[in-house]
Amino acid sequence: MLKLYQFERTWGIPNLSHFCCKMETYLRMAGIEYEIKPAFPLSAPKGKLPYIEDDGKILGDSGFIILHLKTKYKDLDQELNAVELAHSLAMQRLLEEHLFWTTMYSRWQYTDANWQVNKEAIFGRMTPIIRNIAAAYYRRKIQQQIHGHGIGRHSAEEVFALGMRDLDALSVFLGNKKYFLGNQPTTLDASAFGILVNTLRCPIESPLKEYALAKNNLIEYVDRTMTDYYPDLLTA
Ligand SMILES: N[C@@H](CCC(=O)N[C@@H](CS)C(=O)NCC(=O)O)C(=O)O
Repeated sequence: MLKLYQFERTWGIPNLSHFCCKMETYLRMAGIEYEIKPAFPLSAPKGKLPYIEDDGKILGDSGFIILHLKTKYKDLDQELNAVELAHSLAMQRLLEEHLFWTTMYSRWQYTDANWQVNKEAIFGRMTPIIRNIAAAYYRRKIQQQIHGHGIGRHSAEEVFALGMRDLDALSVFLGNKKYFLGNQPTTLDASAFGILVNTLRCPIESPLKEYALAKNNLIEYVDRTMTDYYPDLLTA
């Protein structure tokens, strides 16, 4: 069976990693069987989670993994036309290459309270000495990535204003549809759910989260997807 390597579950959401959550959501939406293997980025082929092992083949990066799944198992986008595919790609880029970074800023850089919550969730299971060394190493590394991306060079107010514009666009694009491109889930939904659930249903506080929580259609979308695809994670 396909093995999905990702962070341990926490916070009552599928995964604190946006991309691990995207990956698992694609698998569930496509009805592909898998087993979860808890992992850390150090063991990943490209140094980032998620990655998979399928028939002895190891593959990193959610985008490349989904290409593999589309060929071998099921293509969630097979009914989309060329314009819808173009919109799907553009929206995934907005989610994964822009909005994602504003949420990373919230976790790794914005306030000490958020950092403590993030640190506990990722490193809390390690022994105290290893935990502090690993957390300090990764915090520095991720802050360098945030700076390298460019978003980390702005003030907090500017970062969140940028993320809010993404949320506006997503909310308008979704409108009152069930999924982003109609009645059936597509790859864009796996991506959107992964990033949105990590924006508005995780214990990381920021003006961005507050703004997202005022978008009723985004909240309903996230909660509906959670109910439809992760009933096992919902408490009674
Ligand atoms: N483009 C990658 C992004 C994956 C990614 O950013 N993973 C993060 C967790 S959300 C990670 O493992 N970061 C560790 C690091 O950068 O060292 C994908 O689509 O899978």
